[in-house]
Amino acid sequence: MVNILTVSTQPFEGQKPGTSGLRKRVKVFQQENYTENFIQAMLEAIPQADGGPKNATIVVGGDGRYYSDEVLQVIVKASLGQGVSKLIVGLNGIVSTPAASNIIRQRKATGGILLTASHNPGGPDYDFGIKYNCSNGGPAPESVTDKIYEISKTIKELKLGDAPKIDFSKLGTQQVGDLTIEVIDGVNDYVDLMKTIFDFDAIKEFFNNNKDFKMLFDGMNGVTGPYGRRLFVEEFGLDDSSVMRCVPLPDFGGAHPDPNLTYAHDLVETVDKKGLDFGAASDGDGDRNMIIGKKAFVTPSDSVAIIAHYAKDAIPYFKKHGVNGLARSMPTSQAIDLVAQKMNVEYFEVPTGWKFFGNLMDAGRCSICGEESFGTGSDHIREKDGLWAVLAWLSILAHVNKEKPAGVQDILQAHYQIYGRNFFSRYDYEEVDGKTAEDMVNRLRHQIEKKELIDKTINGFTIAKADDFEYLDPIDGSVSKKQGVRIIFKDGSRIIIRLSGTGSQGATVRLYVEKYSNDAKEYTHETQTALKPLIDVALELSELEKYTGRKEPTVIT
Ligand code: VG1
Ligand code: CO
Repeated sequence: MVNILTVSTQPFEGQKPGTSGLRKRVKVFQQENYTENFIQAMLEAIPQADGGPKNATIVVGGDGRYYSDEVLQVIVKASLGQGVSKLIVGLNGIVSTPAASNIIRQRKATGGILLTASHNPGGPDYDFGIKYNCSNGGPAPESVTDKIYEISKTIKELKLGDAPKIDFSKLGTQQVGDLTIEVIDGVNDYVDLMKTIFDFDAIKEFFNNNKDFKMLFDGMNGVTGPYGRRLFVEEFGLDDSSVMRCVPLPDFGGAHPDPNLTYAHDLVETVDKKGLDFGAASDGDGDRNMIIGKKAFVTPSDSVAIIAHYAKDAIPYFKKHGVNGLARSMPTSQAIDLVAQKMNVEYFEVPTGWKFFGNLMDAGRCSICGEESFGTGSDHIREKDGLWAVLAWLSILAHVNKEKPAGVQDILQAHYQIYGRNFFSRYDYEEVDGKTAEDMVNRLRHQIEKKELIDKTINGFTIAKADDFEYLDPIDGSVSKKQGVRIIFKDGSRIIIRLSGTGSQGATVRLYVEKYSNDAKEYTHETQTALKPLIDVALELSELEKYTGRKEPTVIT
């Protein structure tokens, strides 16, 4: 028996999960009872439809970042307090986000707790994060995250099991009072799942027949390292030099584990210098991906469109199940819409954040979806999946190369020839003052309400429509408001401005621009040059520099 202790506590402000869980500085989580409060609120908020916390089976994973060890112990104590019956935990608490989604589904668990702040830096002075996933394996919807927040505002008493310190570094099952704790290897199940989706033999054959085709995978010292090594080195038989930074580190080696051209510059440089054919990276918790090739960068918006285009021909999973609908987040370019139109399947535009795809997938109406923020995935699980996207690209390369030699750039150009090109870029202005960022967005909202923007022409772009994006979930009828200011021009170009919901310090302004071209002469144009006139319009309309004092963005993707 384990005693359940009752400890009095006080609510903390701001325990409101954002786009993807609660993310704060480690120092915030280290305050007495801060983490205990949030985890108890999270367990209490487990939907009754999933069975509630009592007798629940909860999968626990994460990217192994700094402070995970301490939080694992809190999860044990809080689980005892709420009568949870089983925890399935990755070795040392490490399981990638997509792998955890899979385990929740395979084991028919009640839900999952993920200890990650994803692509945010880790270490004592940086970020920690906690998020909850439901029984479908997907991020908790707003109804659940709202409930967590409500509970966190009134919490007065903690119920914590008086458990000894649990060792998560050994595989196997242990019993603590009424709670069973099973420590598992997070890699095996995931690799097995990938084998049911992709044709591993075809990929192997492609590598064997093209010995001079060289790839490099960058694990960014995040959770995907062991998964990447297992797939590329052990399964496909590639050389050790085909993977880099594949050891998960609690502080990601001091780097920013975000796969984009700025933060994955080591990979980008190596691919460029050595003239490699294919490069890929994943983020801290393994749900994001970046795909590059020889003199080629695949925007995530193009990537998901291209995967959708080839899916039924190149990937056994879609040969078998078909492609039943496509989806993208609102700021993501409309390239995938064009593929859906050509395939004659439905397509959806949802707010930013993977949680909005889950209902569509559960209803069988979305097979492949993506976000411009380097997130790509399918209904094989309910999270975006970095390595899945890399395997999808390798499958496409293997498929296309059966006909004639083609690299990443050839695949891009062939796609533009069919569909035209959606030039897309995102500008991030990090750690700006929260109040002025709000003021800037509110000014635009006000102009939209007063219909002041319609028919205005700037730099030759005439505004056709402007709104603050609102989403009506077609499955459960829930409405999500104020999801981003959207300005659409007569030629189909778009500007979107929204504030990030994953930052931990100040506000991050995200500015997205998209311009379509079906003039073949433009398909090889450089993105920033092609978008410059539209970016100028965005800066003028938003008065971004006046509000934030920033002349340049922190990151351009
Ligand atoms: C960002 C991205 C969003 C993504 C989210 C979580 O959110 O824009 O597309 O779903 O991060 O990704 P925001 O609110 O900061 O724009 V991850 O890899 O952190 O789970
Ligand atoms: Co992530």
